[in-house]
Amino acid sequence: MAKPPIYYTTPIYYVNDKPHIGHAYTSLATDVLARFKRLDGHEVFFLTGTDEHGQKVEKAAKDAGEDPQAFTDRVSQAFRDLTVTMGFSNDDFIRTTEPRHKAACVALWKVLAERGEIYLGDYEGWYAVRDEAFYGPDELTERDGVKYAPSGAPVEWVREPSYFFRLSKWLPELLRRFDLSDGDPERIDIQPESRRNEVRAFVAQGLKDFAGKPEKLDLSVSRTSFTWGVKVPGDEAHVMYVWVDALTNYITAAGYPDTTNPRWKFWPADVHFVGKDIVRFHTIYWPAMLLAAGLAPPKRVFAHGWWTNEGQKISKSLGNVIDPVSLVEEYGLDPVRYFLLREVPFGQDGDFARKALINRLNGELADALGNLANRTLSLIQRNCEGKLPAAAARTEEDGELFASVDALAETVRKQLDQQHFHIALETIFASVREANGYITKMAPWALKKTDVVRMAAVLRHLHTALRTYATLLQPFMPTTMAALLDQLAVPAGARDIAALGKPMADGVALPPPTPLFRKIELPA
Ligand code: ME8
Repeated sequence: MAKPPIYYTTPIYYVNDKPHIGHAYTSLATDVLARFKRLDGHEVFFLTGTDEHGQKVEKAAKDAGEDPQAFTDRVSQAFRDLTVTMGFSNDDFIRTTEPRHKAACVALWKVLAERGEIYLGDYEGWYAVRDEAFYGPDELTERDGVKYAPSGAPVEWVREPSYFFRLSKWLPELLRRFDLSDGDPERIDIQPESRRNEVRAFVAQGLKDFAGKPEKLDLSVSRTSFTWGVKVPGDEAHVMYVWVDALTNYITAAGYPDTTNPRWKFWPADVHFVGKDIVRFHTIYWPAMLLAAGLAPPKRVFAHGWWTNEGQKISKSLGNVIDPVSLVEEYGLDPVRYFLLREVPFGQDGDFARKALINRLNGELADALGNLANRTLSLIQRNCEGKLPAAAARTEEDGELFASVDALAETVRKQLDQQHFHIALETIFASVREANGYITKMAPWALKKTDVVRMAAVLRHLHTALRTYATLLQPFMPTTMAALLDQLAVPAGARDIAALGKPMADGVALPPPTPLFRKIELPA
């Protein structure tokens, strides 16, 4: 039976500045899952892109002395370059200044307006340009006469005519969907659980606070005080609120409003990957807009945590922004990809410490996995004429190793279905450690003198274990694992997960092994 198509998205990134570690991180997690699902036989659509409208980008262009379109053309290129530097396998890269996107925004707006979900009014309240978000007075703090949002962004008073979206009307339906059980097709699943509870409580509290005046919960969805945005159809003095424009990207790329587009089969998205700061937009505004337009909401929104740099909050003013490009130059792409997903449970905050990266690179990648491969493959070169030893029956001791190896694909699949990247890596590397224990205990180098038949069997078992690790680690470390699969002589057509069930042909020639990872000295 054909496996269902899968749609994963990253946030689309503001082009007010160059890419940093946070951008690389969200997209990396999405990339790993997309690659895994392709290896597992699914048709996957993986979308990323740039968010190019709004006051924040308009201001950045002005500060740079550039026309906004020229500015966004230039900065968005840096984000496209990042997808290459980081080895991302995205199927599309959307820019909100593209005609296809403006058309989708206009179409969605018209549907909402026709259905009576949008009305004209006046907006009065606090707005933070840095967050492109509205805040209630009770959320603010004041320092030296300036008011600040909880994010630390300064707010300004905005008063202008505005269209409103009837958000209030959809909130009870959102709560219902948040509470549906796992597997219910109508469920909107917010992960991790702590975020779900937060969003749920926020919506429930709002409904309680404004029970008499639900329209207070409606969302201002247009602005008249600047022009860098998608014009509201029929009322060109207004541009759409940048979040309405931005969120729509997820359906633009799936072909909206042309639901006969072959890509429409991917909607609704299986997972929107986002940072914890933009959960509300994705779990409240976006699903409500979709439901109001008669479209299906996303199945899951997964919010990851934030990185600090050597224990410090990352900020431009502190000058400690981590540049993913220089990181990759310094440590190599695959170790960086591995570290980011191994170090911190996905969903929690974490600290980027170079020492921790070097320790994992040296200990887990070079010593545990690299040495296991090198020892096994060198022994096959030297003692088996460089040919894959014949498949052999398993002894009880072999069975202990294979208890973990045979179950690995299924275990990792389940873990990745929950976006538990660090647990998946932990599980694979626990098995790698077992295989290291196995090779030490079996000592095939000694068996050479006492029992060459058993020596060959042990090496074949190790080859099978290595093939399993390399196959399952491909999504995390595509280049290095391709090199390992080459060294293991696994044919190009037999590198997917289903192929793990089919043993390799006996006697295949293996190329001489070369080290997979370069160790790095810890700075004093
Ligand atoms: O929010 N650690 O774009 P953006 C981890 N355009 N992640 C971090 C981080 C850190 N220190 N700093 C930022 C936007 N991020 C909107 C999205 S989607 C329809 C529109 C993450 O460029 C942050 O959590 O400001 C967010 O997910 C992402 O970087 C993009 O932020």
